[in-house]
Amino acid sequence: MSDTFYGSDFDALESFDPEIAGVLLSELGRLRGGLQLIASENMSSPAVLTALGSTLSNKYAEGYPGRRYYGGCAEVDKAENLAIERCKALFGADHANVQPHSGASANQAVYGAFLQPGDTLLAMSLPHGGHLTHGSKVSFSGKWFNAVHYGVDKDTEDIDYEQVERLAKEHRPKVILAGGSAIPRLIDFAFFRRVADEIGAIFWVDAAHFIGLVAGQAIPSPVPYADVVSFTTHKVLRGPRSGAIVCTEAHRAAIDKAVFPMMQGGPQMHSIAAKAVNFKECATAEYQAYAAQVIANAAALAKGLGDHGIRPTTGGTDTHLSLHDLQPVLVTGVDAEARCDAAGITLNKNAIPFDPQKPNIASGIRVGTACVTTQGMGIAEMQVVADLIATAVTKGDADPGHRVSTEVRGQVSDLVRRFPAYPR
Ligand code: DSN
Repeated sequence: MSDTFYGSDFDALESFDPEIAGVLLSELGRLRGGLQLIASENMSSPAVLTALGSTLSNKYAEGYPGRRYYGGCAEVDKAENLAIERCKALFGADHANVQPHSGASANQAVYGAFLQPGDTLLAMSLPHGGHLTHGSKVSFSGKWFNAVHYGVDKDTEDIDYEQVERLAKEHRPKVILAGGSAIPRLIDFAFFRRVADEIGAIFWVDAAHFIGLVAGQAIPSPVPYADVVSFTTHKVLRGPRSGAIVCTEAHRAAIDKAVFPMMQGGPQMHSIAAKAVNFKECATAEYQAYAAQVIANAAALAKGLGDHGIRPTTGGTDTHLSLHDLQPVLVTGVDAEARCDAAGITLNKNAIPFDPQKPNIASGIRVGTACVTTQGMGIAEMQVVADLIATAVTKGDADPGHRVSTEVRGQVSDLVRRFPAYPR
């Protein structure tokens, strides 16, 4: 340990602002005390968190390395160059822009680069597993662009590829988008590339959910197929809460101009440094083992829940997440989420394809295995987790004082004590 000051000083925070220090501590307690199964969350490393909590947060650096609108950028230029080079190497990409503040910001920049207001986009519908920023009417993307949506096939519950091709030929969108937030199966990128080429469209992949599995070489990469790939850096990838874009050389200038100055101002240099740390972590053998384990765990959890009648849509998963239909056990998504919460299990209600319920009730739950895998759990633990979820959902209650909630919470506590989050 060095006595040099890097930026973070919990003692100083605690003495000045015990209320916020208390929130930090109780959130750590929440992470350590329960099961974290939100498919879009993870636990980034102390090295990533250290870069995030650093003095790089202070620096204005509008522009790009070597081309800034502020003085004093030599040090942050080093951080951004490292992040860019590591990101390009990790994904074999021609170009990387590491400035997007989030996944939604990255997606805004892709719209800015390729579409004019009123232009047509073809994307997956939100109720079938897409994302708000993929043309939902309540998002800028649905208000400013003409979004046409494909969904999943009623029988397979996987992407309806025939519909994608039919809608592409009928509407001739400028951009075709693949990806979403509740897609358990691998996406056929070669198929999308062929359809995009046939109509002269840009092929964009929003890889936010699964990019960590690509980084760990556990699933095929969209990078060789897509014109542009946007992603968040905090889901399976396990970096800071942020975003990034990779693209082909042909689109480098359009993407860079769309991120800055079109959509964003000053980049968050602390976050960019943290992304650089994360990309270095992703290039290790340990990370590859983690990515493979995330998938093995997700498959085991999906099967375990299915064995309890909590049906996995598409019959299972190829990725880090599974989506489950609760109709066979006669429980709604909102009730399942509340019952799990009371039992120390954090997950989210989720619409399933062709859901008869409104989105705020939902007939499903979505579970992901990034956090529990980061904590070191394996397939044997996933069977236990499936049993605990099933008990909470089918026999539990939203009241934490209920007998079943208390019992399951005790078993959750025993399990996570063996696999502590952020062990000292
Ligand atoms: N909100 C994220 C998710 O949970 O999938 C996507 O932005």
